[in-house]
Amino acid sequence: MGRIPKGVFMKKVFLILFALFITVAGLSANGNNEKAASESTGNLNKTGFPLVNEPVTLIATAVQHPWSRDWNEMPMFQEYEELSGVKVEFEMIPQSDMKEKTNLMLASADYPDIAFIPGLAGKISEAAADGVVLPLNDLIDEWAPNIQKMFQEQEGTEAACTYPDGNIYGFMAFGNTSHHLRTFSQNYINIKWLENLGLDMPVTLDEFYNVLKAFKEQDPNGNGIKDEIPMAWWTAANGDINQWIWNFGPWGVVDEIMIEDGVARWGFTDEGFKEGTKYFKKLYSEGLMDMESISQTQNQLKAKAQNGDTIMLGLAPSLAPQFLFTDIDKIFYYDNSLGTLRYMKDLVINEKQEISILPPLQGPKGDRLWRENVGGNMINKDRAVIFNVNQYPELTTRWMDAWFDGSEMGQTMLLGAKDVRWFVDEETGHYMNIDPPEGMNKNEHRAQHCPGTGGFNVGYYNRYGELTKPPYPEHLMLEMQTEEYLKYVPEESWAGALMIPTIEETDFLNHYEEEMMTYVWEMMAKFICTDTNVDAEWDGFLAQLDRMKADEILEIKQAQYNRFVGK
Ligand SMILES: [Ca+2]
Repeated sequence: MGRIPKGVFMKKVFLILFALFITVAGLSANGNNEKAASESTGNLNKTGFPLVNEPVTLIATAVQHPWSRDWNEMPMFQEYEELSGVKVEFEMIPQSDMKEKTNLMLASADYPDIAFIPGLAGKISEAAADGVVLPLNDLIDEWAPNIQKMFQEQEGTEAACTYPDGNIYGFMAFGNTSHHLRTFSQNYINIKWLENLGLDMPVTLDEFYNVLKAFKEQDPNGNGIKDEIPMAWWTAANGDINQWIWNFGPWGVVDEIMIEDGVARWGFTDEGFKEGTKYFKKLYSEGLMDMESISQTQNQLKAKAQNGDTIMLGLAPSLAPQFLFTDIDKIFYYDNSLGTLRYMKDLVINEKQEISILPPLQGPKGDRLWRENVGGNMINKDRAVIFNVNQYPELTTRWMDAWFDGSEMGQTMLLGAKDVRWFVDEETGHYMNIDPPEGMNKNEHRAQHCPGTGGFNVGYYNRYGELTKPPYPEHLMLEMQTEEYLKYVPEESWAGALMIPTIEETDFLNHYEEEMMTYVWEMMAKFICTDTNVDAEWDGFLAQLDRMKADEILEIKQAQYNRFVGK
């Protein structure tokens, strides 16, 4: 399906916004703010479109996901420019350089008007304390009716964006589609191979080991060649390999910070963590785990995951299956005649299904745990900031606010433009996916049309809004998978996504925590992938953590947790 003519798009957007205008005008007529309706403040219009009478250009720095097109070339921004009278010139920085470029920008005091850099790459508290980025509270109160409405509709969203000093420093993103983000990742296992070899879904660590060995040695794809990759993992851009241990959970630790009876402790100083590294070392040394797991990115793993139509992996982690596998039909089965999902929940092996989740494995002491991302589905704070050099903070706030309509614009920012990536079904009034072009998966397609892939968008997408019932089958599938994992999360979990450190805490953590965590992941890689004997090195490892202020960092974490639970 081609794109609809720009005029039609504009008209639709205008109608939606006009409806909003009426709402705002109606509220004003009833309420206290009689002059709000269509007042202009110089060049800036208080409501409606265009935002300004004379064109304005803003300069924005934005992070570019590896799959993403340059935002300047995205039609959604070009169309919004025509609608709003505001041109935003994006200076793109590759995601891999985000930290370095942000540090450079801050050090050189060469600020753009806006930055779409999540959390300002860890520097937002510092920049706020220096007055370099603006507090947004008053701007939102006066110029962002949609954001205010979202705060009212979605409980807890405002608090989750508010720093201990009472200020909001970043525009946020909220999409209540993100149920799957309540866990950090899921493990996908090739059930076609299990079926071909007559194996059951593994439950214990020994069973899992035997399955991987069979994947390697018994030619489960039946081509007579030992070309299978039994298991492969990937490493986040920052070298973080923590999920290798946390995502299996049989050793009783599933997070850097474990909470029991309200008390925080480090997960990686636990005996269970040590046991985990030994198990992975066995897999690694016997070739059951892809040797490049330590160095490859998710994109590189993705390239290995499928050879034509054939899935080449026995097991891999991913936040959602489509991040690894192009053909989503292989992962779940949507029964059109029933209008429902037939899925792995009941572990029915359908001929179309090749991939299923692997439920948490059971450890030697009977542990089955999974890592919860508390609040991870809730809100993404600090996606974009306004710098103090910006001459048009009110206008910028209005520009941002339009993406918070909880409807078409919010959806466009997150998922891509209407009639390019989705259309409204005439019969039901619900939106439906448009298939990506041949050879591209949905997320790659999406990355051509909006900043949503990788999470660089701002805005409010309301999945339960008028447009969006019923939800995508993929969302239902992810919800079911997530529910399965959520059965195994600890009673209390660290809630990093919802905790906002004070500026003093941030200073300390920026300095020491990153250094310590880098050491932890380096040592973990050493324990698993080299001859280093973890038993022999363990005391030295703990002593070094002591020297790196592990206890003081943990005290800060405890204080954050206490604030979070209201102690
Ligand atoms: Ca083979």
